[in-house]
Parts: sequence; C-alpha cells; structure tokens
Amino acid sequence: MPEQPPIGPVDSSRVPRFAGFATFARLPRLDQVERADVAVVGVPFDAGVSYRPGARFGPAALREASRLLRPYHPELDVSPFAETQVVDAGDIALNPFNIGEAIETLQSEAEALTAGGTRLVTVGGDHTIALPLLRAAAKKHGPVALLHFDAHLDTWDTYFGEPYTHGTPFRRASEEGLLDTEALSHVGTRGPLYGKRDLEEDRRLGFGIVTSGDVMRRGVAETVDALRQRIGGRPLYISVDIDVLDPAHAPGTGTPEAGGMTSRELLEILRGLRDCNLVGADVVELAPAYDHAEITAIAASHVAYDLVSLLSLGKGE
Ligand SMILES: [Mn+2]
Repeated sequence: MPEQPPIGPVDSSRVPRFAGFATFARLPRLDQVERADVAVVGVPFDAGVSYRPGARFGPAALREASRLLRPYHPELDVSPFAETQVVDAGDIALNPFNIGEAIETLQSEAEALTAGGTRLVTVGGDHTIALPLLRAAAKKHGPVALLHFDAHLDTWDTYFGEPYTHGTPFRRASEEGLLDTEALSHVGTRGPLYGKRDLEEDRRLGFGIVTSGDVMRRGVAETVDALRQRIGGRPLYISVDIDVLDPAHAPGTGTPEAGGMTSRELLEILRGLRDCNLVGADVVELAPAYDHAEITAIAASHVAYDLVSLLSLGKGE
C-alpha cells in the first residue's frame, strides 16, 4: 500500500499563527494520524528539582512559543514536517508526589510510544526524566552515546540521601549500563561545584567535558569536530538542559549559572551533528514563571525544532 504523505501543520495562510490549538509547531496530534516518525511529547514533571520549581509548566510554554516555527529549515536544508510525519503526542502524566513511580511510568510510556519506530523529542520537565528516557532508548538500541548540554554535570550520587533527582540522572544511567562510556560528553559546563571530587568522579564515569569557555575559545566548528569524532556512528541521545544557555538567553530555568553559551552557539553545534545517528532527544528545565517575554521558551522551541529536523534527516534507520 502506498504510504500516505505526512499531515503537516495548520495552514498559516488560513489560520493565523496566534490562533488555534497550541500543539508543537501547530502540528497534528498523535491521534489524528495513522503513523508517526517523530513525536514531540511533553513531560510536565518537576518533583526532582533542587532549587527553583516550575519546570512542570515547561511543555505548555514551549508549545505556545513554537507557534512561529516555519516548515523549512534553511541551514539543514530540510522540511521536516513534509519529509517525515511529525506529531505532538501530548503530555505524559506522572505522579507529582512519587518520583520512583513517575520514573517507572515514564519509562513504560516512552517504550510504548517508540515501539513502532517513532522517535521522541521529549520536552520537560526537570532533568530527572532523562533517566527513564535513556532506559527506553538503551532497551531499543543498546548503550547509547550521550551528548549532554548543561551548565551542570548531573552526575552527582545523591541529594539529601535521594538517588533520583534532577542532579543525578547520568550517574544512575551510567551505573545501569545505559551509556556507551566511549562516547559521553558534557557541553557548556560551568559554575562553582561542591568540590574537585565532582569532576574526578565524573571523569571516572567516562565523561569528557567541553566547558562553556571552551566553546567560546575553540569556536563552534572545532567543538563540533571533536564531538563528532567521539560519537562516530554510535546511536546518539542528545539531552539539552536549557540552562546550558546564559541566563541572558534563558532566564526561565531552575538553576541558572552566569557565563553560558548563546542560543546561536547551541543551535549551530546541533546543526553540525547532521550526520550523526540520533535516536532520541530531550529539552528540559524550561521554567516559564522566571521567563521574560518568552525568551527561554522561544530558545527551547527552536532547540526542539532543530532536534526534530535532525531526526527527520536521519529517517530513523
Ligand atoms: Mn541538568
């Protein structure tokens, strides 16, 4: 049977962009299509935060800020919504009072969504959600290469004695064997730590670090080359904590740190990864209550659009 052409966004020459339902980029919902190659799915959950709460409102804010996204990506030369069926899969509802149960639920929902080959761009939510998403990805692809854009390492062991928080997902993922330890990178790291031991323990897990200052000194092209060499053809998961951006570019987040990357640098690095074997991605820690004029939500929606575009180029094989 011939495949149906993808159903695209609402026609903005008929319905202005500021009208209608705020699905991601005004795309159809999952229940309006027969198949989905790429799904944007929200996870409004922030029970794992250590400082400012509010990322539970991230998915709604990102969808609202995504109304202006247009269908052609000139830098990547791709029309993601025409070449693949991209949908908004709505929100995954998690128990806001029980982190353990929330993690289990998210893992099984992510496995169900990806069972037929759909690849996910997940919108958080706090960074706790990366662990169940990585579990689902590793179950399908084996241990994955990880590119982690963040001001912080997120490889701490526990916080107040708790192993599952937004500061610990990559330590747990490493312990559980979900990560390919040859190809782990933090990008954009900066700011004060609890001690030098944080870095030593992180290194022992196999992570390489490209700090925010390194990106500035080396530039985007050299940064991309180094990351691509490390990743090679491995299945790659990209996790973007929006606090990787400087607070000037992303004030609406839970744990802001001065001296961060610009949104231009972040988007350009992502575009440099067009030949990588991306299998899934997330954008987390958008906390709109601290945002101004949608600065953070707009940046996050463009990051999500670039991740969707990269997945669309890969076509999932
Ligand atoms: Mn983080």
